[in-house]
Amino acid sequence: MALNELIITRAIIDRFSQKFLEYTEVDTAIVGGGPSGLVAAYFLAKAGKKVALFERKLSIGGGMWGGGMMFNEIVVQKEGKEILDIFDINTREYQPGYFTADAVESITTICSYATKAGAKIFNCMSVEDVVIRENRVIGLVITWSPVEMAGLHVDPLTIMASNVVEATGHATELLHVIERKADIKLNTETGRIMGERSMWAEKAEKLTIENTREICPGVYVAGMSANAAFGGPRMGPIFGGMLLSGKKVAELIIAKNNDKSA
Ligand code: 48H
Repeated sequence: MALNELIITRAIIDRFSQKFLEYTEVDTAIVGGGPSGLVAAYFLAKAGKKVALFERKLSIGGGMWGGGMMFNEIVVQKEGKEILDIFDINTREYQPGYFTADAVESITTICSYATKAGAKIFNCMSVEDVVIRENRVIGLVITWSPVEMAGLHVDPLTIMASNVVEATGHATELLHVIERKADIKLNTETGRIMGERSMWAEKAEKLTIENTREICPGVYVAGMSANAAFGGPRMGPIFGGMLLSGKKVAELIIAKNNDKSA
């Protein structure tokens, strides 16, 4: 059979358009495809939720690809290893309580599980704003990352979401937009973003999980952004907190939605 370029082109445009249209309205929109966002996507999709994840870069994985200082191994504690076990990712004990995993195997496998569970990942798309009604975030304003990078004056599009997960990492980009543009008080001590503190792995890993919560109506913080929002320290290249935070945020959203339908 001779291959036809026109059919190839039409197949891509057709299929992508269908997928994109279908995901203009979702249960949960996740901003950021690092470890916390991807783990959240998996658990939400597995629970039957309609999930779209938007990632600015061409590749998913955020800060996990590079392990620590580009040595592409990650460290997890026992609780973190239990999450890697769910994804059938190989781990090796280094010293009691410290496990290592290959960073590339970890991120590709989590992504594979998330997409096979039904989460749709839209890469090369940046979230630049939110839609707010009655003090609640109800949608995201998105654009192509290359448009953003080239500084082109192109108006964005909008997708609607019952829940939004802010998983943009250290930068807490989405929260900064909310803080700057909306009169919404955040659920932090100061009502504003408190900012990330210096390295303290032990404390940071615990706080990441504690700080994973709804920070303003409709928006949940997960991963590094949860710590930055609530003034927690950074933890360096130990990733258990990120994985556990992704799982926790999914559980919070599932529990809240079940409450509503009860
Ligand atoms: C679309 C966006 C936008 C946007 C950003 O940084 P990440 O890996 O995030 P986490 O929180 O899942 O994991 C953090 C971890 O990687 C880390 O940095 C650790 C543990 N550091 C410890 C330390 O001490 O340094 O991923 C966030 C993703 C990235 O891929 C961004 O490209 C993406 O979010 N992103 N995507 N629209 N506006 N902003």
